[in-house]
Amino acid sequence: MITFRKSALLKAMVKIVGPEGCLVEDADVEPFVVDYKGIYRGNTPVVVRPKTEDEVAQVVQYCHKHGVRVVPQGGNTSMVGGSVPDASGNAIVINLARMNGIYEIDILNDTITVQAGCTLAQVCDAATASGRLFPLRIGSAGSCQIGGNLSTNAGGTAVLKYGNMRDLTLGLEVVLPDGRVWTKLRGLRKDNTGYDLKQLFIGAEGTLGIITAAVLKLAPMPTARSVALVKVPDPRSAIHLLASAKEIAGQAINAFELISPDAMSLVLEHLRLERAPLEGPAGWQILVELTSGGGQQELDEVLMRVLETAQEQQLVQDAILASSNAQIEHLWKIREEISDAQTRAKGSVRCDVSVPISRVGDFIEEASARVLEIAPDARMVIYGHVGDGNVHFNPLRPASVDAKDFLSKFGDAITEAADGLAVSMEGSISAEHGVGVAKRDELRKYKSKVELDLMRSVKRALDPGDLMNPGKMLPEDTVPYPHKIC
Ligand code: FAD
Ligand code: 2HG
Ligand code: ZN
Repeated sequence: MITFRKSALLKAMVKIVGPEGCLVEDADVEPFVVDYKGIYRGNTPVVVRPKTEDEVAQVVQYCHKHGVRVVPQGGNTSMVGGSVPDASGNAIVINLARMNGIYEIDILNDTITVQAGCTLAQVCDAATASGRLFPLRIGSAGSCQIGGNLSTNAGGTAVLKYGNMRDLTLGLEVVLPDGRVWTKLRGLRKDNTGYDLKQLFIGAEGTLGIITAAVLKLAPMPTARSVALVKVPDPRSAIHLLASAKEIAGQAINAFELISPDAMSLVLEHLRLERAPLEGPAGWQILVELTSGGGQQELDEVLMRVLETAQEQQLVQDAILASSNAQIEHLWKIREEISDAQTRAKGSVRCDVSVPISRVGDFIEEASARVLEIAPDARMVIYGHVGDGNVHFNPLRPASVDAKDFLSKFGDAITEAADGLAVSMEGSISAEHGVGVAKRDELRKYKSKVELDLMRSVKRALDPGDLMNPGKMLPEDTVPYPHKIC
């Protein structure tokens, strides 16, 4: 019976997308059923790789008619296991990598219209080639896709100036769970004709439909960029430095990234760098970046003023100002590689929390104290976009302790301590990575019944058959999770 259904499904998929658009062999399917961090493994009868929105619609129509579940997938860089199927083998994966066309760049409207399978790097490059900036900046840019960025409402290191993916989106095209296509590929900044439906699909993690194309905002390309790495006495001082920098540099502040001493030593080991950019004990550090449309020298002077003022206020202990593009890239590489350093080190508890910016210092101090009571030898890998109140609070096993042992012994308690504290400070347990499966059951605890009811109502209205990314985000499903492999 199952064999028959599977063969009918495969036949139908091949008919729609051609044999080259269907992966069925175990070795071919493998990269699409294991998540980026290697934590979740699922099964699927087929990975379907359509080339057009019409093919996506036909595939989804078939699935709707036959009750086949669907996991939409972009670059599979999800940090929360959102992009892989569960262990049942009852869902197909629709991967959008072959839908990577740039439809249009409208310079006068400052927009770019793209297929959802374009990688973020591809869109940034296309914008740059037209003298414009697409300002979403995240470490996975070479692999993650616009559809994934939209579906997770991705953030990253330039949210302070440009906002997250939601703020950068003007129009969408979506294949709905019944296979109909909702097209609103318009580049309008103003349109008050009822519910802003695109907002439903942004951040929906593929649970309400498949995004196939988008109209995104472009920004002027900055002509000057000044970057400094600054040692501060503690995270609280960092937040005072941010406030002072805002007063002096205003809109020029592009990024304001915190790096804890343990995060710095981990990434230096990972990159095999013998020397840290700043001499002496690592201390807490801030990577600050200003950009502007003016001259380089003027911007450097603004950053110098920020640092001098902070020094007078004893908010800064040491600093280096990057003096070349190579130095800027080097400092950013150190920041962006922290995540992969952790993934390779194995045995991190990842808490992607946000709190009001004013409470970042309190959060880090209190959460660290709680974690060190639970696991006294944990390495306190803490970093992130504190300019947005977003802390990657990721305690790591001590080098001598096995990753699995550390996670099974302390994982839940650390998560509860950090997430519970964030929520008690009016914060969120997922600032930018989404819910997926990793955070799904926690929602039950931290969202009100009214909020969960509203979310379920939206899901039921758009996807009554629960076909789209089943088992993800909403805590009411009973579908088995992707099998946890470590
Ligand atoms: P996937 O992982 O494939 O999917 C993510 C979710 O979106 C899944 O639920 C999936 O079902 C859904 N989805 C994907 N495509 C579609 C579509 N076309 N239609 C509907 N649903 C879809 N995130 C940040 O926010 N900020 C960061 O700074 C950041 N840095 C990162 C650094 C590294 C090294 C890595 C590995 C990840 C990082 N991430 C970051 C997380 C991740 O890259 C982002 O969440 C990214 O937006 C996911 O894109 P993706 O194409 O890989 O999506
Ligand atoms: C980053 O800011 C990413 O580097 C990844 O959001 C964070 O790995 C993480 O926890
Ligand atoms: Zn981040």
